[in-house]
Amino acid sequence: MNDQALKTAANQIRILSAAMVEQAKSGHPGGAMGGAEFINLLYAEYLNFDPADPSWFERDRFFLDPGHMSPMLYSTLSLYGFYTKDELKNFRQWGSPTPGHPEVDVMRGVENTSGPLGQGHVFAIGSAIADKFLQARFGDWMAHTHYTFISDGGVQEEISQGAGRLAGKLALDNLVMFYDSNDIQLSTVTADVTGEDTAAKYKAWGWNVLEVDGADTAALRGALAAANAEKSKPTIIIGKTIMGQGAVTAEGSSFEKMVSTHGQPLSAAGADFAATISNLGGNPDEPFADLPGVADLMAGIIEEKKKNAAVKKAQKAEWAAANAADASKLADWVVGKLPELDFSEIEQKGGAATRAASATVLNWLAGKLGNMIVSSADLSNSDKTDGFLKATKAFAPGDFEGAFLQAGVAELTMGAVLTGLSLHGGIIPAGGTFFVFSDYMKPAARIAALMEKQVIYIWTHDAFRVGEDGPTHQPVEQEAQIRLLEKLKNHSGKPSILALRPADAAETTVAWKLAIENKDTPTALILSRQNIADLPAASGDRYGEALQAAKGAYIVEDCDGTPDIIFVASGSEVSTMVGGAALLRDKGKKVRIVSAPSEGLFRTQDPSYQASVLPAGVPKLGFSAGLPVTLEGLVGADGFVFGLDHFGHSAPASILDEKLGFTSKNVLAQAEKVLAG
Ligand SMILES: Cc1ncc(C[n+]2csc(CCOP(=O)(O)OP(=O)(O)O)c2C)c(N)n1
Ligand SMILES: [Mg+2]
Repeated sequence: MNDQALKTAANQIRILSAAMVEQAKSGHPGGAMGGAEFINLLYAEYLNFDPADPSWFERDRFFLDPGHMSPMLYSTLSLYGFYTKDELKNFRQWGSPTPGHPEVDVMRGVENTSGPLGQGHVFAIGSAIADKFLQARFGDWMAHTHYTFISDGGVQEEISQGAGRLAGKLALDNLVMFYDSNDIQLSTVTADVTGEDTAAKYKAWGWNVLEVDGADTAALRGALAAANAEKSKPTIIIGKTIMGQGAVTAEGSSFEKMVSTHGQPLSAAGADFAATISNLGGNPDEPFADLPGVADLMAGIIEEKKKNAAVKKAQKAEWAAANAADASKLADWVVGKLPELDFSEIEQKGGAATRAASATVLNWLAGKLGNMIVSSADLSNSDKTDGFLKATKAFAPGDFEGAFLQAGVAELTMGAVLTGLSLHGGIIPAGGTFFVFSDYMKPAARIAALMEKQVIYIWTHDAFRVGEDGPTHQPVEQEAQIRLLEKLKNHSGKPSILALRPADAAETTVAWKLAIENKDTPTALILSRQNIADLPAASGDRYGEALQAAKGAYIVEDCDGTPDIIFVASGSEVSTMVGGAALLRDKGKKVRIVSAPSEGLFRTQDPSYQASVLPAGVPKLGFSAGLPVTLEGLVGADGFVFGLDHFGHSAPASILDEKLGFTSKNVLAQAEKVLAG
């Protein structure tokens, strides 16, 4: 392509980016202006997509890591018709499709939400893995490239360590990362905080490392060609770019490489906006206008993109005609259509730990769902994701025939990889670790929740009954934290996450059913380390009764007439309360027991159902191995929640039960206190 014309288009991106921020009176122009050369070339010459069909499944993906560079992304996408000039002018305004940091919107070419630095490039790794996994099943005709753009902030974020290790180890040659190395970050120049040899670091992880002048079109083209030719490693292109490239003062002197242009309009940073627009070949009176020649250039590129996509789509059609069964399977996976799944056929062992019950379900799912990928952060034999692993094998360098990702000890990385698998599409991702380490994953869960992606978290060892490992390993406040995300509504008005803490093996089967069927949000499964007695089932069909868990909370055991007291709990505490209820019944009291695996789900039920399970005015007792607040919303003003309001202790679990009061005897004592008023 004509480099002069490309240069003009890159300047167009710079001008639009600077103008958007100036118009909004807030935003980040400097980085966007520096990265313009690369993103322009990538979109013009390398990124395979169909401007007329943005969700084309076999498109190349572009994942932006530094969300603050959104003006660069929106400006680039506007050249391809995804945004109008008015939408650019409404940058950062209420109701606009151009929020301050990008929010996933595939139909407008935005593959991911970004803002918390570091996660975006890991989504690309998840996406690249999804692509390899699908290729291993359907053929390499569908191969596509996963590009990501990272900045100094993302490289410094700890998550890049797990990501770099994993992508290198798995030899993801379909991953190309551009590092916008402009030596400037938010508060300082990068040299003030880092002296690392980034190239050596990525080389050590097994990456193909290329270093180029990030403002030189020909050099960048060469690097992209080399990256695409690399067939055994992921590639990082370290591009030396120029913060605020083209920015000048009123006198015309350079205002490039300034920390001040990171996060404010150029005019506020000390540059002159009008002079900068002129310097870049634009008209300061009409900064949103097209530069000469750009529209023609883009028209040609867009036609070319459509033609290339049509060729690929024809190849797919040919494959589909010759492989009808596979084609129909792939089509189902892409739209998230599940095969017939009769969860009632799963045979659970009585009295199992819910992590073990989860393993039973996972083993069954491995035989039913060809598109499920399960991961663990080096705890597969403890979090019992090995139930799935036993039916498949782990990914190995260049080998994606299996369906299990040993993520290594890197919970946040794993979390973001799971999100990336989901963003790619066609995959049902799940990943496990200890519940206490959900703290290390929560940033990924939050962004997955914001993006409304299906990701399943398997969090085991859910309470102090971890025992001897002590307070570092005993979750107390973690359930309350996850339940806060249940209270937080997503943009579609639903609880942003579904958090289920099943009470026994049968409820665990039901929880998995809900997780697999929930395509709208992430699901967290909070599971016990220790064995739990099966809950009573008056009908004799415990699984049938546990299906009511789909309502978030339900009556496990009732009494005749109005109860004297209602017991409510989730997880293993329900069975503790069953024991306590027997003691209270011996004293002539009428007790109802409610299992509440998810308050968030319960609150979406009809108010009359909610009132039928937990009627106002009846005394209630909650038992929680977590903070009392976990159940206070359900118990309300009519009772009391017995929970932990302190860290746990190292001792055998049975001793902790006694010492901390998680016994039938204490359930009785607490109930009598509530009844005494
Ligand atoms: C997890 C996280 N921490 C902090 C921030 C705030 N922040 C935004 S950009 C930035 C650093 C920017 O440096 P760089 O990535 O090099 O971008 P540039 O200044 O070159 O545009 C920081 C600290 C963030 N967005 N995410
Ligand atoms: Mg920087």
